[in-house]
Amino acid sequence: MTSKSRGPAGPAAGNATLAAWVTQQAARTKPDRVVWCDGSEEERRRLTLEAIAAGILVPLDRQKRPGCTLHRSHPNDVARVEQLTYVCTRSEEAAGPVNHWMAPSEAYARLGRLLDGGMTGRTMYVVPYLMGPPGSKFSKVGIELTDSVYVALSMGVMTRMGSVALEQLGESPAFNRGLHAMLDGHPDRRFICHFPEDDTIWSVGSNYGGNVLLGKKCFALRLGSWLARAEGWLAEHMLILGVESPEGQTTYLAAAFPSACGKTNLAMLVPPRRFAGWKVWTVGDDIAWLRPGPDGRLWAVNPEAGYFGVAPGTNEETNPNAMATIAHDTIFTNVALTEDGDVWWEGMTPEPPDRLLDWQGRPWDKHSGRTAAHPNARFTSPMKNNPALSRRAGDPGGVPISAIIFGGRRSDTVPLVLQSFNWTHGVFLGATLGSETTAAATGEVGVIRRDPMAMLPFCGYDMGEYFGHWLSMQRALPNPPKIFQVNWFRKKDGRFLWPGYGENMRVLAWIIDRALGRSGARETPLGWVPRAGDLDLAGLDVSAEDFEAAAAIDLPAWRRELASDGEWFAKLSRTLPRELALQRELLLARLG
Ligand code: SAT
Ligand code: MN
Repeated sequence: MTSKSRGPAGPAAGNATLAAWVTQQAARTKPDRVVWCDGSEEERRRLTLEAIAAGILVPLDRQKRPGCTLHRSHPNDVARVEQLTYVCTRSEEAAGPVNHWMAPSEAYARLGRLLDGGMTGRTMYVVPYLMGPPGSKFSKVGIELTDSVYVALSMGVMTRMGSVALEQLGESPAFNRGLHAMLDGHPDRRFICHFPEDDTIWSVGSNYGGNVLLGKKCFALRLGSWLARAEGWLAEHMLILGVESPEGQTTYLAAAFPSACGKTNLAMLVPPRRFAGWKVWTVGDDIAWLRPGPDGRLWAVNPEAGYFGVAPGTNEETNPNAMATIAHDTIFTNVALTEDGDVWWEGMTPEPPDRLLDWQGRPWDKHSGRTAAHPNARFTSPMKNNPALSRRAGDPGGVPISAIIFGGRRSDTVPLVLQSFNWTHGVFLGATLGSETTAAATGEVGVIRRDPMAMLPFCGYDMGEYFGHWLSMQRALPNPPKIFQVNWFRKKDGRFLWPGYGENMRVLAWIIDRALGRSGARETPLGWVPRAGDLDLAGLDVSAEDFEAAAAIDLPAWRRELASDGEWFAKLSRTLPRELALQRELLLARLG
């Protein structure tokens, strides 16, 4: 094993723990070279050229997509794999009944055998990264060792990567230890293992985003939620946005939705004409780290620095800010390639180009009978490209959150918007969130499952205890955000009742009015809903009948829903907080 000039310890010489750990992992995986990433522009250019030369990235047309490349992942490696994702705690109970669990000794041994010499003939990139703004008390440092140049480049987009992270770390031993090796990519040798008791993540056998960009779901959510419980904060699968009124007052909201349910679109929303003078600013599109502030409010930062967004369906109508964001300096994954070196995906334009190479590089036209882009095709773009980026996206103090929104993809039952009666009821709404599965994870699409707080695949410990932690946060928040539930996806006769996208601004406006105590509401047995006239529907192309159906509270459907909540809670019975079981009974009693 050789390294670029300095030995595997590289620039970590000042941090003995880091130097020793990198040396040890290099001895385990035996790469030919160890390269420390500094996060510089020069490095990004050099690694991109190396990846192009190796056929790992395809350069796109320099005029049409300056600074952009395309990556095609292996067809068996295109989404998160929940069944191969493990929480490895000493006791199985700590991981809880809905996580996959493996004993740490077994996981270290099994993966250790695969990692022994697993980087032979390859380069190990040492990727130091910072989750959160530099100098912020919210922020945490991770080091990812990876033999994928695609991962090193993507981490440079998604996080504050390189020297900035080493500077923040200094001599501290407190960094997340991430190790990623692609191995031969065979699904039989694919495991994503989290060791929260050791602040360690080992990921092998994949090269797909959510499995391998370890700062994202693995560190910021699974280990993040573990740290957050211990330290009294929340690590959540939430976008953060600011809504600025024509008077210049900005209100910040955080919203949890399962993967591929429109978080990026909502975070970049462009208000409809009716809301001239209003502006939505993006703070984050996927993850929020939230802490009680000295003022008793809940404050949030986006720990990431880029977007790993779903490409299909993104276009100038649905998300013009995303289209501007991905116009340059973006890595596309599993999209189609046009003849003139640009990208395409389903929904980008009404008609596909005549001829394409599909996401697997095969010739495609509209008679091919398959999609040109993979349904979970992604773009990886720096947040600084976003024309709607909030001035406070990098504020070390975060932004104060006035409302929390929980949303799922539900074709029935759940109304357009509902406000909880109080914090406990709001936690109940989050804890019972249901959603139809999407292409973001392998498995059947369109099946309803409970996805509490949109964290089912991402909570690093027992779900009942997680709910207990949420409930306990109220004591630290004399001035808590108001909690809402929304559903943009209700259907009648197979068609969506609500247009979504920019029109969601109408719902956000009501949520803000309620959060700031400016608007009334109607009480139902299930929560507060807008009164007739509370939602501004002027200029909206939706019939009164459809709007009513989208907003309706269907009591028989809710009785079924609460019965299914009962089954869900039974699964968590060992640690389910009594308050939530009682909430359910109270709602059932109200329904009569
Ligand atoms: O693939 S990721 O997990 O990063 C995206 C998502 O599923 O939310
Ligand atoms: Mn996500």
